[in-house]
Amino acid sequence: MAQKVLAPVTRIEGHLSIETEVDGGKIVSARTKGEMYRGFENIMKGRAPMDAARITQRICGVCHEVHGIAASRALRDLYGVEVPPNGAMLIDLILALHIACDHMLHFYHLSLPDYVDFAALASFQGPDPALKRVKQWVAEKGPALLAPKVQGDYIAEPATALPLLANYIEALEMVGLGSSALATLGGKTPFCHTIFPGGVTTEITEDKLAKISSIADSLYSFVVTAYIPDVKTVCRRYPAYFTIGEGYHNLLCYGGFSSLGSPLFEAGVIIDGESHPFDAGAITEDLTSSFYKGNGATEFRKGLTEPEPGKQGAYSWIKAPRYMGHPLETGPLSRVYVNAGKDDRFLKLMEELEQPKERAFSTMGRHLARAAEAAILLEFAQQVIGRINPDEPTIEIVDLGKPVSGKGLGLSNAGRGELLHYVEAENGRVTRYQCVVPSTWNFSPRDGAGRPGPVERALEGTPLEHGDGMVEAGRVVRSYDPCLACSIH
Ligand code: NFE
Ligand code: MG
Repeated sequence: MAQKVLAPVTRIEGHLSIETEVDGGKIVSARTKGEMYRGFENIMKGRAPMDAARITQRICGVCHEVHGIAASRALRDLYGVEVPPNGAMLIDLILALHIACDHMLHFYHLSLPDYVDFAALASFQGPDPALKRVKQWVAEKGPALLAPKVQGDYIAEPATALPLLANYIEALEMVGLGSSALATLGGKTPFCHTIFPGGVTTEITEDKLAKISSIADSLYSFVVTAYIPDVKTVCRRYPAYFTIGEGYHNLLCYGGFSSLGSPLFEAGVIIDGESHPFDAGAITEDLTSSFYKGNGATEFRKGLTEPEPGKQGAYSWIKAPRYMGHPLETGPLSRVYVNAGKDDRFLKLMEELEQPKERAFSTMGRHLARAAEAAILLEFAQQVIGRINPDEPTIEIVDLGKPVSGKGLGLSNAGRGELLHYVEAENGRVTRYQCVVPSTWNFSPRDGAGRPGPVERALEGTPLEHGDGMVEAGRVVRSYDPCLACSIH
């Protein structure tokens, strides 16, 4: 059996390597390795609780709003504060706009290079000014800039590749536009500084709402006319990826976006295809294969975070979250699949592509679910904008300097799945801080029972047909939108 190490697999944010065993041209076993330590949970010890909202937000520059929001939710629980309706709506609006833009960034800028040979640009003769500019720029810098970096079966014919490249450029504009809405709501972006445990300090005016609504319209129109059709183009071109990257049929959704009354996403868990109600108390983290002191599984509230580099039997700095002992996948697929009874547009897209529902658990299923979720979130954003009342308060003020003691749990959502922050404090100082992060679930290593993490499992069976297999393995891994900076935090 041949051993292969594929690294780095992430295009941004951290150091993920994949160690595989290959037999008969297929991966038979894989290990996902988070290769660095950061220690945000330990950094928080002894600090004022409010620091969590600002410090943990810096865990990641890609999902740059989500940790601040999850931390604020944990602090809200710790301080026992009620957020006024406007505040809850503004936080949901920030999160919805951020996640929708994060999905575009993931598909166009982090995933398309796995499928499209952008060197097709050399043959471009048309009038599109953006493509002309890029062609000129590439001519000056050298054509190697656009050539695929690993061997693979890319879309190379200009008739298909060039429209995708044009939308890659347009998506940069869209993410920028989304950022300007986030800056309006958050004071700046990345890392908005208007969110507090009691709500949002942003002054809301009709002008601002009109501007944000117009941006949400532009983003929605791009999702419907470009993003979803482009994902379908890639799906039709690579139908085998509806069976590659299957993984467990286990999904985790905390629910969320509840500021309008009933939640946009209901909470739910699927294990081996069976639905279960969600209970945070069933979450553990297993340290058997992770470079931290301790072994086996512990309830997440009691998690240990003391590093032990070189620990016997360990191979990753990522911990292994489990739910009732099971490895669960989390992400847009988990949210839209668990909620397919409320909004079936993801399943409709599967039908349009003539794919049975079970193939949702696949590389292409994840891309399609992400695009469907972008549309769902932007429709929700418009509903929220219509309900915010500029004459009502956006925040309940709480004395953040008081010597608070207690515990706080923040369940939240991020682009890559479900996010949990947990804080314990005594006399106004943090005594314990725990984050259980989407990419920690997805990229977890083996647990004490020897069960592979979700991505490790999804890689099993992947046929490696080009070069060193980086293109095929990379497609499976990137369907989860990996962020190693988050996963190890
Ligand atoms: Ni750094 Fe993050 C998101 C969080 S990933 S990207 O989305 O939380 O696990
Ligand atoms: Mg953690």
